[in-house]
Amino acid sequence: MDETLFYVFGITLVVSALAVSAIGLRFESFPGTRAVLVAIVVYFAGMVAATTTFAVLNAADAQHTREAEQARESPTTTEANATTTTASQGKSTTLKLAADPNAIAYDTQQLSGKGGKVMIEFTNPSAVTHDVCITSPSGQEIGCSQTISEDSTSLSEDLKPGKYTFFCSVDGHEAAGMKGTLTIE
Ligand SMILES: [Cu+2]
Repeated sequence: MDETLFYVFGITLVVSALAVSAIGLRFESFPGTRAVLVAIVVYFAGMVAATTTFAVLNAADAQHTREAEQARESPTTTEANATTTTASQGKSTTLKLAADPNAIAYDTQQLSGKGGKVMIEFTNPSAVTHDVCITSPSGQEIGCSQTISEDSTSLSEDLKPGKYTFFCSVDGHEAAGMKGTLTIE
């Protein structure tokens, strides 16, 4: 709303009041007729109404401006909360895998988890060294754990849904059967 209009109406009202007073003082017969009196009353009522209306609209406008400013600030807060929520809900799956203590084998050939951060906790109780590697659905090697014996380690990867392969990269072990399917849903 244009504040100038508010001031124009206000000033016009004051000037009009002064003018009518001056005329009224100069001419004792003023207001001479009922028609003139009615016209003056209507004129002042209109000016007062217009001034009041602009005052109210200006106040409402200022209120909208404040609300708009608050609205601009609040999305930042919402985003911050959303980030925190996402972080606290961050999908993380921990899978356990162990090597057979007496054979070239894992204790399972099937692992499954949900998309997101997937950690495989790998335990090798055997004196024979083993590790665990992951191959993507398209056949690309994603990563391997440390090669260990009589120890435990872990492998952590961000995985999208799909069928992955896990295997031991120690020579001949995959061929001997140290492999399986990692299903990410
Ligand atoms: Cu192995």
